[in-house]
Amino acid sequence: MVAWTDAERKAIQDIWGKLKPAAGQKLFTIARIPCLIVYPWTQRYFSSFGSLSDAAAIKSNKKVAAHGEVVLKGLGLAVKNMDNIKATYAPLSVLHSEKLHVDPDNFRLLGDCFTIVVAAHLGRAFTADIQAAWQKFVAVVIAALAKQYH
Ligand code: HNI
Repeated sequence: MVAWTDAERKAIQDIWGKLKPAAGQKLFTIARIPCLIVYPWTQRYFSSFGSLSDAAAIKSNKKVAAHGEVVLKGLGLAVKNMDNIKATYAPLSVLHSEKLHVDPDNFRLLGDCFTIVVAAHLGRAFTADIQAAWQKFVAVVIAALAKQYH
């Protein structure tokens, strides 16, 4: 089980609180967008989403936007279950591994996109100690998502 200090717990809840659901949804859509733009090979997992031919197509793709909300809800599950992320994410890990066949290295790339979006959104409030808590949270989420891979 992951040990969280009170300061880490507060930092993650504060960050989440600042990413209000509506803004959060847009923010994480934005996170998903750079992931598809900056790391174009990730587009291969979204062939059913329609045109991802260039940045403009990705930014205007309604399925990408809707998926941002889906991923946001997934992250919200981890925020609500910080003491049990591995078990909470077990079904999601099986889905990404056995049905979606997502290369787990891509989790790290999307995690980096989230961190850049959060930093841009929080600005000066994203201090080094807040970032340390956020990076630990992302690392735990990524480890939990990769846990069911064999
Ligand atoms: Ni991911 C579906 C959460 C990383 C490709 N993904 C989901 C769902 C959640 C989710 C929640 C919906 C599950 C369901 O329908 O029951 N994904 C997350 C989280 C991360 C993540 C929290 C990382 C922090 N997913 C990735 C990455 C890729 C990815 C890095 C590929 C590069 N995910 C998918 C695909 C789907 C998906 C593909 C199915 C989309 C669809 O609707 O067809």
